[in-house]
Amino acid sequence: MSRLPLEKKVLGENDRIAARLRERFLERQVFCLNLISSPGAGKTSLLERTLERFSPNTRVALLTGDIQTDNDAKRLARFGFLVKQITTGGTCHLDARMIERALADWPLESLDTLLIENVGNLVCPSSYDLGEAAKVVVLSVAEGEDKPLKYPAIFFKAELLVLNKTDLLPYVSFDIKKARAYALQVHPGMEIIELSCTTGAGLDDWMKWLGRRRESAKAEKALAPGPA
Ligand SMILES: Nc1nc2c(ncn2[C@@H]2O[C@H](COP(=O)(O)OP(=O)(O)OP(=O)(O)O)[C@@H](O)[C@H]2O)c(=O)[nH]1
Ligand SMILES: [Mg+2]
Repeated sequence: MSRLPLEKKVLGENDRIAARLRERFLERQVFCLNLISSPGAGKTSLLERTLERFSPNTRVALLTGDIQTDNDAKRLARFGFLVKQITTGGTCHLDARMIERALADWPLESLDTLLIENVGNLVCPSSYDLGEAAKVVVLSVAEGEDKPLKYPAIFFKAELLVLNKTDLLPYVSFDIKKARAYALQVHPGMEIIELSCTTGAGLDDWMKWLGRRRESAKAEKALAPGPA
């Protein structure tokens, strides 16, 4: 089989499983986010800062993907919420089947929110739907402001751009105005939050976005047509 039909088949199968997951998330009122960035942009750091702001009775669970190690799961488990590492063993993205398997022994009805940290990669994860309500792309100011133009797929598909590591702006030549303009060129109307996981600047905006987006996901469920 040539490469194109095989790729189509793999993505078609992934879409079917993702649709099944999305239906389950909607049914059980689980708000699911898929965090994507290049390696080291700060996905785990953003999740750490988020979890420390949640009250202990928040019904949140996390799946974190990496090619090797369970380092990120260990970092996130310190906050006392359900955490599972998905180690792909070489695959450069999470796919819907991995998510389905990881959720098999978790009672979805006991959750409100599922946060997925994808494998560090700005390209492949953008092709794989995981059944999430929204994708969030994290770009750090150490990576260059042209990334939205060079890797447009993920900036087009993500609802929110988190510009992280703003504390480093005095030390790197990153034109934040250009970064914003490039992101908006690829994805007109895209929401953008500037923050620093190190200083905490901008984290309130992120937490407000999270709360707002969760509420709008609930409203989508309320508007969804019921069984005939
Ligand atoms: N200066 C600064 N460093 C940060 C910030 N956020 C994260 N870092 C550092 O950046 C490095 C990578 O952060 P991680 O949170 O592990 O990044 P990641 O995206 O989860 O990385 P992968 O899972 O490997 O893709 C760590 O050393 C963090 O301490 C920030 O806002 N400012
Ligand atoms: Mg990480």
